[in-house]
Amino acid sequence: MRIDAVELVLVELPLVRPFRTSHGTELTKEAILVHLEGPDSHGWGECVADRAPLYSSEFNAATWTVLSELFVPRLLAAADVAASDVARLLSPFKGHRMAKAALEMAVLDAELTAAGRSFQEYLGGEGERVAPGVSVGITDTVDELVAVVAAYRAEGYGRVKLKIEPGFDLEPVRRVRAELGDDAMLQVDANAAYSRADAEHLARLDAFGLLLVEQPLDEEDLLGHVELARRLATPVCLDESILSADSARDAVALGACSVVNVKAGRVGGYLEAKAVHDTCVRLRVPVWCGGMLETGLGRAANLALATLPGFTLPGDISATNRYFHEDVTDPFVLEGGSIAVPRGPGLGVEVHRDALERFSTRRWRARR
Ligand code: OSB
Ligand code: MG
Repeated sequence: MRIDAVELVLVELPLVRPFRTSHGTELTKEAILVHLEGPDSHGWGECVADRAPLYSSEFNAATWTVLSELFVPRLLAAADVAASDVARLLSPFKGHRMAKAALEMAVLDAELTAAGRSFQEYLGGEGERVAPGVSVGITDTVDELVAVVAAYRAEGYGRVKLKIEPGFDLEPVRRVRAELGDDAMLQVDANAAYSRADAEHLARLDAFGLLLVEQPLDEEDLLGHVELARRLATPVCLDESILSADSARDAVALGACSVVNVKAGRVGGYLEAKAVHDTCVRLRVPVWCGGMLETGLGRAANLALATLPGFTLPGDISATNRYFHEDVTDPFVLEGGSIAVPRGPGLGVEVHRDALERFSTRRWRARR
């Protein structure tokens, strides 16, 4: 399609409760949304970068610059752009995968909307509903954590993920396991908060029958994960370390992980996310769809992605009310333990212009 105009909108949405990880506490979700206009279609993309470079090196102020000064002009200069061209067009630029992913997502939404096809159909997913998990932040007390988990459980979440960090790990996990019972799906995410010297301590998590431990060590410490995976009975899953289908292949070949968290933004887009999935299916490694507290736009795309056959574990794709009182799209609702996958053309969701207006804090627009 020909791209006539691109708009960037920085939004800030209040979270229903603070989200604390080993990196710190978020009170609001800040995201760059990309709106792209063509002659007979338009599309939305969402960038999963945060305010600060804590989860990864990307962060919104830098992403805004790289999008507005380099990536968007490059796309506007191309005569005709298909979603499958975006990665190649932007490949001279190193890194900035989240920014690239947001543009590719917007092109894909526009292209599929014009063709009357859904994200799910395009990606090759099947099924009308997804049974999600919930990612639970670190709390001030373990009693509070147990209460929060029990409430999510009562709402119908079939899998719980606890954020852990040194000083908030064995005891919270022990108490939540006791609350949920032995059969409940429970996993933990350290967001790289531990070091190789913590192997013996982390091995004590084996007592709790966890589905997996996610990203215990630094994102660059693949060999550390290999050693840890040998030591633990609990499967090691990588999030931050996996930047592409090739890096997933290599991490698995090394024995650094036996499960992979797929986040489209982290790997440069939904096309590469599908490639990560395909690689893992070939290697018989289970995958699940990670989350970055996305607005309804990213959530719509993640729901479609999570219906691919290799996504055999529940993802971090909770209902809208777990994150926001109000979103830029209609809310996604948990009913009977699952969420409906959008079926309409493109992402299958509408952006509410009034909500967008109220949540936006910065805008930029360019025409071809
Ligand atoms: O590590 O999976 C992570 C949120 C922001 C950044 C990193 C992570 C997360 C989550 C939340 O765990 C997942 C979600 O519900 O969106
Ligand atoms: Mg994670």
